[in-house]
Amino acid sequence: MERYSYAKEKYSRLGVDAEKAIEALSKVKISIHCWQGDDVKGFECSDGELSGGIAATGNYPGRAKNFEELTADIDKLLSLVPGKHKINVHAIYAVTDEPVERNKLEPKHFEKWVEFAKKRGLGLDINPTLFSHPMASSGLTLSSPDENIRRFWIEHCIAMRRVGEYFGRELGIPCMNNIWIPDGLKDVPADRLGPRKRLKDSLDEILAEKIDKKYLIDTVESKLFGIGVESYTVGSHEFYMNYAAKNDCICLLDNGHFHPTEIVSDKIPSMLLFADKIALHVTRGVRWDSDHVVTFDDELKEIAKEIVRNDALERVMIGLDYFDASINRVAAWATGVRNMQKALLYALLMPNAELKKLQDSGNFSKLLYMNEELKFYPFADVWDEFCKRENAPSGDEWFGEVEKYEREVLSERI
Ligand code: RNT
Ligand code: ZN
Repeated sequence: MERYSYAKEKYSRLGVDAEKAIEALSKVKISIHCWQGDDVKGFECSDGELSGGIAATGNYPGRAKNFEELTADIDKLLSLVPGKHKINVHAIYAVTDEPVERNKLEPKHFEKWVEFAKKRGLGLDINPTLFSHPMASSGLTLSSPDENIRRFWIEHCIAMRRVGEYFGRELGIPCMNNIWIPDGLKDVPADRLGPRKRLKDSLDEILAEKIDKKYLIDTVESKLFGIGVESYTVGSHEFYMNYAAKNDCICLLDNGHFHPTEIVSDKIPSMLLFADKIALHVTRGVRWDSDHVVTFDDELKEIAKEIVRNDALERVMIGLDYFDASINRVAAWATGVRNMQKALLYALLMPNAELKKLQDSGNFSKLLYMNEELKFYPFADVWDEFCKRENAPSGDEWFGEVEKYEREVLSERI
């Protein structure tokens, strides 16, 4: 018997419809971060240093150095992943003839991205870039006590919201604008309240302009600590969770931004009870916020389960955020996107209503038994079928494509 028919039949005995799972997965758009392709360097100045407490380590050859190379790599990536997605762009990926200061960026500097996305039927997301810049060298941006610095970054964030609105309007798919700031202190602060008060005032100003949500969705991303700013992070989780609840914007949870024993999967249902939407940066922390490639690990599966079984595929905006410069970057990208989708499929193929009943009736032995048995269900055959229907290569095929691309394109780059 064909493997998919066998799998479908096996799942149907549990009351799970594999066809419905495939259909649901085909509608999910992942926000694919453009910055895996060039180690978060951007186009402002290609030998610029990454700052802000984050680091891309490794020097694998073939890094994209301009818009043409980056979009060629994205095209390759898109041919390796099933489905239609969004590309997540940072301000530093503006395509300009002359250098343009970040507080002076305009929609026209992102025209090429819109053209790229339109041709391929993709959505676009945006992020102001508040790092890798002389005005961020003190480690403080929107919370800076220096009014000049704070003003510069407020203007930058306002400018990028307008770029986001432009993306949403042009593409007919709402654009997510995510504000993450690196602000923090290396050592014990004398004042934890002041910087947070200034951050709050800055955000109020940035978000003051009302922009239609059908074009732009504002999110704010919290963090626990960064390299060199270990003792105090201005934009903590409590700060942003409260800010988002009181001011019409959305919390973004990056699962690399919490204590290693604190898990984002468990936060999702709590947040969903109080917010219309939430956003994620799915990554893999190894000891710290190390932004390793997303693998098919237990926490990824738990995150996917919380989205699927709470019927929140349309309320949780799933984005990826990692940057590995030590391996082939297209392979790193494809691995993470495919794993995110696999985890969602894994969750879609669970008899979620039945499992809830087992919990509510106190049948924890059977619940444990079912959870373990499901791990050996023929989920991979449904995944292969999904890839086939979406004209994407199977697990056996895609890496060969990457090797060919490396031989023919990436290895030619200086
Ligand atoms: C940093 C944040 C942030 C960045 C990107 C490049 O710790 O996770 O989201 O990784 O904006
Ligand atoms: Zn992030």
